[in-house]
Amino acid sequence: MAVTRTFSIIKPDATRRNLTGAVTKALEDAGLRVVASKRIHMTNEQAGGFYAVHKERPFYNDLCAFMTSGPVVVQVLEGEDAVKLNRDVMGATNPADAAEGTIRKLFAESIEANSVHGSDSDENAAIEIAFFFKPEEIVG
Ligand code: RTP
Ligand code: MG
Repeated sequence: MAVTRTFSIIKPDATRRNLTGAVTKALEDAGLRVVASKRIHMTNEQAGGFYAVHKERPFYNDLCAFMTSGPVVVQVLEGEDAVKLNRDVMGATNPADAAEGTIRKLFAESIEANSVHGSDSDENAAIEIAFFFKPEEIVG
């Protein structure tokens, strides 16, 4: 399996509870390497653009409000089949459905405030990485 990259966000519910380190440790323990990281407060424009694929979904406005409600940590992660590895350690979107030991089972508050984002394909990972990082900000 090839080493690839994925894009991760530690969401405002997790930064608010000072879980940046705990979430990052879970990612690292799963075999992912943080090759870029920055703490930002997303603007409405950034959140709206990032989640544009969900524009027609009923939760879109709430999701954008949540993602701009506090700081987030955006990260690029590297590892063997990184997209799948990351989604496995994240767990299901709804923490009620998430497997034992996953980040969302351990830390998520609700289906919306679910502590982490992770890209869902290699193609989207590349788009999402480019949305937040310049190439020179990523050090593999
Ligand atoms: P993500 O994109 O954040 O990694 O999560 P995901 O693939 O598991 O979930 P997705 O369907 O892409 O939804 C994006 C985010 O929207 C919020 N959400 N709220 N209220 C709701 O029913 C609902 N459904 C989804 C979550 O924050 C989810 O991670
Ligand atoms: Mg998604």
